Amino acid sequence: MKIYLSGAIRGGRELQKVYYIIYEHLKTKEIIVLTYHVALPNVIEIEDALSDSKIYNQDISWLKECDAVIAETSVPSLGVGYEISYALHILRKPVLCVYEQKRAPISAMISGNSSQSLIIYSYRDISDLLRHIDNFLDFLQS
Ligand code: 6K6
Repeated sequence: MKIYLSGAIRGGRELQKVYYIIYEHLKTKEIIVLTYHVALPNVIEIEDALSDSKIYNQDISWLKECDAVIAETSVPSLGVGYEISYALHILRKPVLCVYEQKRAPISAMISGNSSQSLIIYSYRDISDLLRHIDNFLDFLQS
């Protein structure tokens, strides 16, 4: 299974360690994470060489390739919001949004979206986060 992991980059990197935990967790389940760079501490240095249009085209191509999107939405990000909407409404793919409970409320444009393919959970701690992710993976495989 291929997952598009979505998390804030220019929106702010304060949850990079959480993105990394999600990435490592998915890897233990032999899932291909197309966007592993989101989880890396030095993404901005690594990818500064890429033009914005290359980044956009590559990310759209990975969105088309993935089976589903997992978006960490605690840190508000234009890119993450765009990817959620593109996956849901253009590509009709399942999307899981997770965010730290203490960061609630998230944008109404996410929490108010009643799409059947969108699942949204807040989490208290990392074990809660990983439980929601495992439930989503079970749902995808059912
Ligand atoms: C260069 C300078 C700053 O960041 C970079 C490298 N940028 C990106 N590389 C790959 N994917 C990106 C990059 N910037 C945004 N994205 C995509 O948008 C990722 O898939 C993230 O899920 C999302 C983050 O959006 P912003 O608005 O927080 O950057």
